Amino acid sequence: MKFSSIAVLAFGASAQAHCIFQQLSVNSKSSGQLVALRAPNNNNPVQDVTSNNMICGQPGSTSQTIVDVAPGDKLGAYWQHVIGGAQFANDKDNPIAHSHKGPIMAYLAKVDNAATAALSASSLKWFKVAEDSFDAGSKQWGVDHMLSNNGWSYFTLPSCIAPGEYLLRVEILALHSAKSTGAAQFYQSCAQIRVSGSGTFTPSASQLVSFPGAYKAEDPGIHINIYGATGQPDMGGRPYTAPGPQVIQC
Ligand SMILES: [Cu+2]
Repeated sequence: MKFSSIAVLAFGASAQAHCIFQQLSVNSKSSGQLVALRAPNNNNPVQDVTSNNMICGQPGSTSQTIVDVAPGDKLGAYWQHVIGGAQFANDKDNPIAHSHKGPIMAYLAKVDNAATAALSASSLKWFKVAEDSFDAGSKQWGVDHMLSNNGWSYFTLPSCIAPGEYLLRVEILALHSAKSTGAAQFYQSCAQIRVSGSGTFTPSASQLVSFPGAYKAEDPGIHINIYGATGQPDMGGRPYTAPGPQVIQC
């Protein structure tokens, strides 16, 4: 009886231990809380890969700001447990519960106006510009790197990205429960950016995907048991391949 009530409490706590991408940084300078972001206003994950919320999360905040970036800039996504930061003092699940292992991925979609572009599967075509997946040597996931960076996940905007406005979709895929179909947890927001410079990259058809559509519930990177024989989230020594297309190369 006692054991089961503790188990229920622990499960209840972990079910809330989610996170939200809520600040963008450019070369380590934050643009500000929710500035230029389309972020969900609660931290519940998306679990239905066919949902429109796979684009930028559940409808939440909007912004008129578009952040100027240049190819080669170091971009950062700041993740916190709830909007504004920790849920309460000494929140050990901030920025995210440590159980929530998985990759972090970044996609771009070219748009005419990043502040007003509609979030639709038919109009937005995404290509993957970065991925921090799983390193079998160190047994570290993208989420582990974000935790060691106090909530920031970083990547470099590829040097060939063509000028113009884009939505930048950054996603955590938490795989702690993913051995059950439909139990992988997707956390994503979008940032509105304007790329300068003279890059000439044009994605090929095979590099472009839609959300929803890019992922299937049974994709091997989504319906997966990440635990090895010792119960650690180490893939049991196997490699891990994140879902979606390959990261573009300049
Ligand atoms: Cu969660």
